[in-house]
Amino acid sequence: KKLLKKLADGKRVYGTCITSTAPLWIKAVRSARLDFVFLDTEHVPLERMEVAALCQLYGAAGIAPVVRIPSPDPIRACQMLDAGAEGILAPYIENVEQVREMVGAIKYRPLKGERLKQLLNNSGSVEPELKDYLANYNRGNICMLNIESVPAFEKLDDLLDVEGVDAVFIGPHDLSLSLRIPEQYDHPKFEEVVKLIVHKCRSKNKAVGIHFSDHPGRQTKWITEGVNFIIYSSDIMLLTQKLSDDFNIIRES
Ligand code: 3PY
Repeated sequence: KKLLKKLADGKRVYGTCITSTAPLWIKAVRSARLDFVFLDTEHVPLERMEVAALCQLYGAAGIAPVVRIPSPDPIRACQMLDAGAEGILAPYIENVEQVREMVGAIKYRPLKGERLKQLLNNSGSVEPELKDYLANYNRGNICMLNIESVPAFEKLDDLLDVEGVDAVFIGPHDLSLSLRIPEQYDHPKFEEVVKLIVHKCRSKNKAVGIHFSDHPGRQTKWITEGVNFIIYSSDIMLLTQKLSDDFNIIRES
């Protein structure tokens, strides 16, 4: 499991969103020399068995599968880790309790839910004598928080300070909606908030990513601010763009 090590070393990692269950898409991912694939079960109708097949395929090729679960549900996170996910992205994160539950599921299996809570002290840490055993069990799994609302932004320090959080993924669409400036990604308010999130994450030694699809320039701009978990576009978005652009040229001839 190399992805977490790269992130812990402050390196950049690159990936795209794969929505297709067809194994041949690995060719495209390989040729782009990507570190990970992002499998989204929040918005894409991928079933559990399909995710498992994709995790096995990409994992065996040394391309880390990172799965977004549909809600911050610890059981779902464990299921995806069992399927072969190397990282879990949890959406709808807005409070410390949710983050503790996610860390519990991602870092400290096989104990979860109530059984895990019994081991946590008031600061959300696992009892020291069990900590090494449990942490070793899942060393290398990535716990990533989707930060995409004003309440999450306002509590960011507390959320990041929960032990075991590795990375943050900024959801630009939902964040812009929450800021009441839908999809205005060049709006000064949007830029100010994203900058603050990026700087805060990097100053606390957490990886941070943001997803854009329309133009690589949006990624490079945020990389200069410190974004190092680069999720660019998706199989379907790239095909859609390229196909329509090329056919526009062909039709004009
Ligand atoms: C958002 O833009 O809100 C996302 O979560 C990206 O997938």
